[in-house]
Amino acid sequence: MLSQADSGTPSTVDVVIVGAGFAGLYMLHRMRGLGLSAHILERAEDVGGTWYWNRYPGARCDIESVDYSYSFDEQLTREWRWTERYAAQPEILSYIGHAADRFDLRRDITFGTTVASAHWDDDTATWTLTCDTGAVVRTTYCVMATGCLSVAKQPDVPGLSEFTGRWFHTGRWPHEPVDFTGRRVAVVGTGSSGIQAIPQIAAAADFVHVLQRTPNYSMPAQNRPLSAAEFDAAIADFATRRRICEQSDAGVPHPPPTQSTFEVTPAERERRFEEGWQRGGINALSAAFTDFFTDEEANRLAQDFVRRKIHEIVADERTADLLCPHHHIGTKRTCVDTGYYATYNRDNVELIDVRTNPIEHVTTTGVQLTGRHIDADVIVFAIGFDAITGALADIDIRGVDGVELHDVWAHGPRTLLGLQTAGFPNLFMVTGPGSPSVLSNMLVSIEQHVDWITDCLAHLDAHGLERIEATEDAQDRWMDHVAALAADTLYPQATSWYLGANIPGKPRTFMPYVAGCGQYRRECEQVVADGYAGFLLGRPSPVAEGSRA
Ligand code: FAD
Ligand code: N01
Repeated sequence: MLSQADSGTPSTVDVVIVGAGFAGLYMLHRMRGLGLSAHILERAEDVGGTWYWNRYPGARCDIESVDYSYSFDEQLTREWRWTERYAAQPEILSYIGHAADRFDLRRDITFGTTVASAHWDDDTATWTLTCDTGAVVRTTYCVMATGCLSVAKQPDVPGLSEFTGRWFHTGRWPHEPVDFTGRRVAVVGTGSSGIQAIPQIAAAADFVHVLQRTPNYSMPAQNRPLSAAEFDAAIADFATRRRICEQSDAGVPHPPPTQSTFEVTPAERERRFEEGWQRGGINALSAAFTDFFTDEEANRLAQDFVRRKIHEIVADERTADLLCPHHHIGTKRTCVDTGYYATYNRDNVELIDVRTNPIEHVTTTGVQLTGRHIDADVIVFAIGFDAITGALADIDIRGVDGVELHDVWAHGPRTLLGLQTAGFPNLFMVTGPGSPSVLSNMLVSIEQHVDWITDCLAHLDAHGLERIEATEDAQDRWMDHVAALAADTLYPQATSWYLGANIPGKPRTFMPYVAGCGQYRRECEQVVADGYAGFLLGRPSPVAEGSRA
């Protein structure tokens, strides 16, 4: 079914997809393959999602580009050549644009449109989506490909509106380049975004004050150009490489560790950590031993290694001390940098601890801390996102009997497999809470979810069905399972955005599934093998569970 509402936006369509990042674009491609009419609604003016919004200097991926790519089309893999081990934002955005053009996706996307609400009508078994532009679209299936890191956390420092300089959020960076030449810059935040941006800003600016509340562990990227020979070798048997990623924990093609930290001598442990540091990348240390995420003492030995590295790199003892993190390494997203720690050896960079000297307010000319004023022409907020649930919470989503997702998730998100929530039939999430999502190479997780949803819709069609909904029981069991897995690790001990701890008032629940992509994939496959066990399938009202439908 397809009819037009305004220029280009259909008023009725089989599948509405919200979001035109990696997930939404692949979803659209697969829906067309099923012969369904599908349309994307996207807030931005173009495709790209994360890579459309995060244009700050230094932005690049932390999963090797060869793996941080689509795998579904062999020709696409062969015709695109990544130029660096970790591509920078412009190259990733070009890649996404290339994929959109290659599969002629843009003709089914409405840009500049924010979905404000999505309401289910049980009588007609349809979703009605309302947009800020006034567009209203009715659909049988709604796929939220809204992203885990797409809602920038707004700076709430008093006085910001009085500031006479310019300020930016890394996650909403302007399209035109920002010239830092001759500028005094204050950077707030030292997570992955800040750690990537600070070296680049420092190289251009007159002076940079880094306002750090909590230090983070950062691994050297050891980024380098990717030669044609290296690239060709990596994609020679790309299908096999990807199958290895899919069965791994983190969605990357590296062999899993086989030994615990304590099975080797201290000298051998140091050698392996050093080898990882020289190889670089997000799993530089975590890939060394099996107990990295589960044993406090094993984890502390890896922490100590990084703290020693920081002291080796950073000349000023007090600055090095301030840069040393003390939480369990890996329990907040490990950062990956190019020259971050060495940047503090520059004469034009000063690190300020805003935990002991808090930010009080912004003045017309800078930032007032408790004990001192920082003069600034530019303030860069690298303060992160309302992660995982933020984009869904921004939409007024109502399911059966008008129940609001907001209320159902009041104490933390509840899903079955991170794909659906009970009471919200035919509504799917891509990389939703309760799936590996942000703990994995997102491209592997995105493709898996999109493929699962596609197979599910094909199954419904083949059986003359057009309704699917998670059951409360199965959802409760899944949530207990996700929580129990996390409780066996060190993850929940950190005040991380994985837990929602970076957003005041957000319920604290450890949201991702920690047992890895391979295990998760097997769980999803088992559900299908058991006839969609845990889901009610119907025509269009629910009639029975799983294959008994
Ligand atoms: P997004 O790319 O976030 O796309 C979601 C889209 O939905 C956005 O365009 C948004 O505008 C749109 N949207 C949301 N709500 C609405 C609404 N209500 N109405 C209309 N449109 C809406 N992951 C990795 O695995 N490896 C990496 O190296 C990596 N690097 C990253 C670097 C940065 C700077 C950031 C911020 C994240 C990074 N990530 C990385 C995570 C990254 O978010 C994912 O890899 C991936 O890009 C997510 O794709 P997506 O399509 O699921 O979501
Ligand atoms: O955000 P963050 P991010 N006053 O939440 C500080 C992905 N990503 O944008 O820890 C002062 O990690 C906050 O301090 P604290 C990746 O998944 C990947 O950097 O709350 N400071 C912290 O230091 C990543 O994890 C890449 O004490 C305030 C920082 O701001 C995720 O996106 C690159 C503050 C926020 O760190 C988010 O990363 C970029 C306040 N009011 C992003 N509020 C790659 O490398 C917050 N902070 C691939």
